[in-house]
Amino acid sequence: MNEIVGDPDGVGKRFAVVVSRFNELVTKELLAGARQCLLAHRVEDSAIDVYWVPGAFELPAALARVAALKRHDGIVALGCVIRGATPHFEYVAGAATQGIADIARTAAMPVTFGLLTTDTLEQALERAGAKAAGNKGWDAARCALEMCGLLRQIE
Ligand code: INI
Repeated sequence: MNEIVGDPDGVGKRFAVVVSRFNELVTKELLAGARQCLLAHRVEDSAIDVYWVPGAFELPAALARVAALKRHDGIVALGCVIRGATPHFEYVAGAATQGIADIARTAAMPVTFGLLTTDTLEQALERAGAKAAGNKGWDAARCALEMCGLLRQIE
């Protein structure tokens, strides 16, 4: 049996983080987590490009263009959609999720999913580092690093 697991080492690699400003209280914590993770895996701070978009709905369009540049080894998508009282949540969360998934399947580099979809702000903050639930930005960056390593080994 041959088991192949991606090496998450970030030395010499360049990453893009595409992050939405809507619910910035949460998304800035996701970004901080993603940055910490990339630095902890030896990515240079100057090799991290951060692109801000207005809301989660805009993530797929920006991701597609950043991916087309082929300037990065991996891309991390970060955002936060909170349910609130209207059906708007379903449309924004659904469109963003589907759009990110489409790009992740077709891009030449790994594109990982750090979009929080929660019922409340409290739940979102918990998943952005406030409690033991960890930081989903950190997790998405770690997945991008590992997938970079894996894709290199597959190729
Ligand atoms: N965008 C978010 O990122 N999170 C939300 O919770 C949200 N809600 O609830 O409306 C949201 N809406 C804005 C949307 O992403 C677009 O920016 C806007 O519709 C313009 O296209």
